[in-house]
Amino acid sequence: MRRAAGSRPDEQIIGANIDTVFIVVSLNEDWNLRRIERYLIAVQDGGARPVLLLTKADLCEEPERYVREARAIAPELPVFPISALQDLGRDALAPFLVPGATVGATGSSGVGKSTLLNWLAGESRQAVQGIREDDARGRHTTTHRELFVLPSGAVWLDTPGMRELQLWESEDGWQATFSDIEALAASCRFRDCRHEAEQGCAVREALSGGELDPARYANYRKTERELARLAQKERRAGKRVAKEAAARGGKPAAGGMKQKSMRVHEVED
Ligand SMILES: Nc1nc2c(ncn2[C@@H]2O[C@H](COP(=O)(O)OP(=O)(O)OP(=O)(O)O)[C@@H](O)[C@H]2O)c(=O)[nH]1
Ligand SMILES: [Mg+2]
Ligand SMILES: [Zn+2]
Repeated sequence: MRRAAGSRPDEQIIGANIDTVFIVVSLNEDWNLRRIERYLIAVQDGGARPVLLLTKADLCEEPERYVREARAIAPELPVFPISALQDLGRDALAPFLVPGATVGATGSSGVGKSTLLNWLAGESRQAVQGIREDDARGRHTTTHRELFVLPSGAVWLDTPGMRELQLWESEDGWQATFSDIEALAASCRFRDCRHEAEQGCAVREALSGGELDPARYANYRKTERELARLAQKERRAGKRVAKEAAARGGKPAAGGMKQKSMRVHEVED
């Protein structure tokens, strides 16, 4: 069984002194606004300026529809449909790639982060890989973070496709993963049982009777705490985004802010 759902994400600085982080989402994968929100939170949390790139526009009938949807959740977020294949969107990226700027690309495996680098560099700097035809998921072609200098003079950080968002996305699915514990909890005497010192706690009973593995239960509690923490963060970031947008009268953020870092959560696979 996959342990990622229960392992504890360690915060890690993936790129120091990043000005702009391109959140890369491809237009041929499952469109998921919540995933974009979460990337947005991670980037803003680290203090970098987020820019959303919708890649593989050549594979999409109506890229503008997705641009509109993304703008609706984050009015101040710059959003650009691009296609490395059709050389579409290069001009939109130029203002972010000025000499001395440090930028990074983040997003799921297979969305085209390394392809983007090669396209902007005008030559093959990083290996890219085909996607599986069945599910459009990437294969984690890039395995380590690496810096490249672009012809424009900007420094580009290429990163491996992130796995941590699989944990975040499993928010709805995690209870299914621990359905045995959920079932036990349902038969605790008290509805709001914390499974600590309550009378008639079915979970404690199962633990002491050996029917429930303590390690599995510890995983369950860790995941529960982590998701609660992320939900809180999401609420805080949501408020901040709304406040900032209101302060600017809904106008895009002024460019040129010097940013610090991008913090992400990584879990073991
Ligand atoms: N049609 C089309 N395919 C693209 C485009 N950009 C990238 N691809 C394809 O998407 C696949 C994955 O691209 P990569 O650049 O390796 O993706 P990645 O995000 O770097 O993936 P990881 O390194 O695994 O995180 C490759 O087969 C690319 O050829 C595009 O604009 N149009
Ligand atoms: Mg790559
Ligand atoms: Zn209980």
